[in-house]
Amino acid sequence: MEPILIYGFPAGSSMGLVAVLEWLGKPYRLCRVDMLGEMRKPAYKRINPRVETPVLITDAGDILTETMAIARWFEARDEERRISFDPKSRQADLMHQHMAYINTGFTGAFSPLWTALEMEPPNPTMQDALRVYGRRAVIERHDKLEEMIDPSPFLCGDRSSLADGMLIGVARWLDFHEVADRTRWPKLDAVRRTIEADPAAVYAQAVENGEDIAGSGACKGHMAIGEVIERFGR
Ligand SMILES: N[C@@H](CCC(=O)N[C@@H](CS)C(=O)NCC(=O)O)C(=O)O
Repeated sequence: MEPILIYGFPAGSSMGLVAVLEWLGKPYRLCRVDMLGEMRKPAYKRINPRVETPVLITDAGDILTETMAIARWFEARDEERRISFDPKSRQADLMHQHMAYINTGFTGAFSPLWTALEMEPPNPTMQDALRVYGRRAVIERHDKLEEMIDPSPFLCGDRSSLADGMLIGVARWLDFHEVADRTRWPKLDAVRRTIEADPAAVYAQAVENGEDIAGSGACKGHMAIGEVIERFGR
């Protein structure tokens, strides 16, 4: 069977992994989950007890959670080095360095902003404090990432890689939460512009929007979340 990527909407980080699958070029399927709806129903815990996306159902039908673990699964199958580099190369080291940073401090900096946005029942005092703290953290993490990268259309190497895919799924939250103008970080902005214009990312964004557009052909269709839970859930 083809692996199935369960991606979340709205604005899930998993959108970047859809772009990665397009670059990888091997057959895959998608499963769409509403993070504010279906994901919060008890049955979803059979797929991920931590109630998060992304989740990969591997070609053996096993459940794999956590972005870094899913990225490693893709990398191990990237014999043609379309999304990764020779494992012993400097480029591979840097790619993993960027991926780890994006998946930890960079992504985590947005948590207070999401918490403030989704707080139920509302607590305006706490929400204001979270927003102030979150904005400061997001700006600081952007400053650090800007320092880490060279001026280049890609995060590492001379082509897109897993690191770029992971970046675009998350970096757009800067605009969503209206933290700052993206051009404040010119190197980062240049990478984002390159990747956002890439057909794989355009496809991934359209899929997340629920649009029906043609991609590379590697995606063999969607499966409903209910069916995925029934077939593969624990
Ligand atoms: N450690 C996990 C974190 C994944 C994560 O935070 N996913 C978000 C969406 S991007 C999520 O599912 N949040 C739960 C929610 O929105 O309720 C990973 O790296 O995959």
